[in-house]
Amino acid sequence: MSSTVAPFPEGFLWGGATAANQIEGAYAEGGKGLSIQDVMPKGLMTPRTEGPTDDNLKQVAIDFYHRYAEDIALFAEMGFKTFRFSIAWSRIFPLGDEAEPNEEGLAFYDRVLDELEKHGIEPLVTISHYETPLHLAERYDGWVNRDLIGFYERYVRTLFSRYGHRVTYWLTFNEINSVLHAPFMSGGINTPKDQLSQSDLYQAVHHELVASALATKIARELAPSAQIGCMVLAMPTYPLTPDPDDVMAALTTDRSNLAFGDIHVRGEYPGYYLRHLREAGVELTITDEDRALLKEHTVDFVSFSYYVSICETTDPTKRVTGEGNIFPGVKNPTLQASEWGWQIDPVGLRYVLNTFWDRWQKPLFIVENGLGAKDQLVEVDGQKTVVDDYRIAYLNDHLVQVGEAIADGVDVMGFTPWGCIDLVSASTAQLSKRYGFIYVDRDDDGTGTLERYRKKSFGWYRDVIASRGATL
Ligand code: BGP
Repeated sequence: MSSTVAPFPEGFLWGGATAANQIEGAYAEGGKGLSIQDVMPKGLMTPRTEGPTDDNLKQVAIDFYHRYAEDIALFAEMGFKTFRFSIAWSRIFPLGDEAEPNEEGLAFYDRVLDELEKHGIEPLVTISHYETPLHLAERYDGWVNRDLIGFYERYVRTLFSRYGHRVTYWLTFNEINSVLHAPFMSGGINTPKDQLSQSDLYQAVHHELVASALATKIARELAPSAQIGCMVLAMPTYPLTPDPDDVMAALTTDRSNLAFGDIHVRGEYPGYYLRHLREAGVELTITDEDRALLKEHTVDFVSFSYYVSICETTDPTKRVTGEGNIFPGVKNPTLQASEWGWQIDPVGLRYVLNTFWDRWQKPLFIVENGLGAKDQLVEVDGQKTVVDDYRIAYLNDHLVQVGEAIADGVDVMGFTPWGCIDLVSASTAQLSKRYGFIYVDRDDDGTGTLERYRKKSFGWYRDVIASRGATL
């Protein structure tokens, strides 16, 4: 493998990404309340359970809650400059609507930040990553209810007051556009999807957008050096054919995702989005104060996850439903797919970086990308490892395209591949869909020692970081 990409910029934030509910475990320790993830034992496609059940792998996950020091040391060994993790809202406010935070929860993240500081790793914190406190879902119907803005505000004030002096990079909501597709997981909306009106759904999105702007406002007050980013699921949409109707259909689908960046960067709803709402019969309550918040508190940077591209066509027989948390679309006949049907498109990443940069002229941060695969633990030279050449190839190809985008003049802040250590998958709720450079010995039935092992990709990524991409 060799490439012609120039060295990545000095200060490029190389690292890895995770989320609390997928790594921490300790679901009922340290005063933590239940989150919606504690009633999602089988993942995204299966209805929630009444209460927590023992078959939920997230109850222990990979036990990061107790092993964070060991894990962060491994990240440091790879040369990470940054580590993306989320704060579990229900560790800080167990119910979500109480007046005072839970000190034990706050102290846990102090310890995580201490450890990162020790290794010179910059924290990248997601404030809300698919883990709304369950009480807010059950009592208020999640983000459908305007009260959630106030609860989120209290949570955010607590975080900025406590950690604002030591955390620069913050993301307000993970994949904020996904609430339209996964209302319970992404928005804590307890009403079943088939009974949820479009007006309630878009109202929930609106509340999250206002809360996101409010977080930026509070950061300016309490943590002036903080950099606030929105986080969207990026999924470029190509026309399936050159038929102009397909080209227009692709633009329309693309805009259903781009709207979220537009609102965060430009501070107002774009005309095409308002038209879509009108035609869908959606009536939103938007106050003057909401409008002012959106307009005055736009983001410093745009972050996104990138896994797949899709196609669009006006021919309805071509539509397929994606597996997992990837939105439905039309398959691209030119691309291969992962074992879960996620189509692999490295050039799409360069395309996204260029279109986002042309559109917003804001620094861009790739905070998720990677290949979920079934790994085989083997012994090489007396060491347990995984020979994950497929993962190396995937990430190598994507990083080459990031290098191309940088050469195109795009301002790219960093790259944090998803699940840098194996974790519980969001869509399947299993461990066998692995993304990591580090293998965690735990299986889908919950058995395993929880020991960590360096995969082949561990050394590959360490070399990429050390050489600033020269080994790609
Ligand atoms: C993103 C989520 C992550 C992560 C990733 C991979 O949408 O932000 O939480 O889970 O997808 O998805 P999965 O775990 O389903 O493979």
